[in-house]
Amino acid sequence: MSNTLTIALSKGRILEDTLPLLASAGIEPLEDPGSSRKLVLDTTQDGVHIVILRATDVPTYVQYGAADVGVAGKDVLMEHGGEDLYEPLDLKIACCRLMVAGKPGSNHGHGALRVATKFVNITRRYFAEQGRQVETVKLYGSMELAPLAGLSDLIVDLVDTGNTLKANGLEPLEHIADISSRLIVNRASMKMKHRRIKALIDSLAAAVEDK
Ligand code: PRT
Ligand code: MG
Repeated sequence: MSNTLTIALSKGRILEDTLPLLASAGIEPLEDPGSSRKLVLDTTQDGVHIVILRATDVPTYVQYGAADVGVAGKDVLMEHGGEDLYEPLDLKIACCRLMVAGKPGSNHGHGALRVATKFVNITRRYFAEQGRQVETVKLYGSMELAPLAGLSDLIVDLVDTGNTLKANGLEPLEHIADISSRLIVNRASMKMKHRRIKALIDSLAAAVEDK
């Protein structure tokens, strides 16, 4: 077990952007993770496996040591809490911004505003720090619909080009955080598999610089 290394990734843009970085580090999956139905993939490096998870599960797997390292969006890490995780490297991929958005001017309503989001922890923290009272509504997707449907005054969501907001008559109102994907490492693994993980961090850091 201690001479193997398990890397947790999530499907979608993080996987697409992480694979070239891993390839520069000499790690390539033996099967196409985009099309394979396998959740554990062998790689070109002996003893190195990639597991494909739901994005929000990546920090949990790494926290409990079911995976030694993982790649997760800073948004997911902030929402998760990130306890017990090392975060040694900013991979500078899947970049976007976490924003408060709504119809123009809708962040200045009277009384408690209702905010729809899948990031309820981040949202509560953000508004509480400012002494603003809000009611949060947990959603699992299509946040942009909530103000249109009258479910909420505001949303907290990720914004890249801003096209999704614009297409739904919304605009970015407040910037909460800049987001990119981070390499995360389990604390015990960092000690017990130090050489292997240090080598991975160094070669990924070099790949990030070369991009
Ligand atoms: O389905 P699940 O919830 O598990 O994950 P997912 O489908 O959201 O995963 P995926 O593959 O989309 O990747 C999610 C991660 O990518 C996030 O955790 C971020 O760290 C990062 N990321 C970077 C983004 C975006 N950019 C992004 N633009 N994740 C989502 N979006 C969405 C946003 O939610 C909104 O709906 O894209 C839309 C906005 O894009 P623009 O360009 O129209 O502004
Ligand atoms: Mg998505």
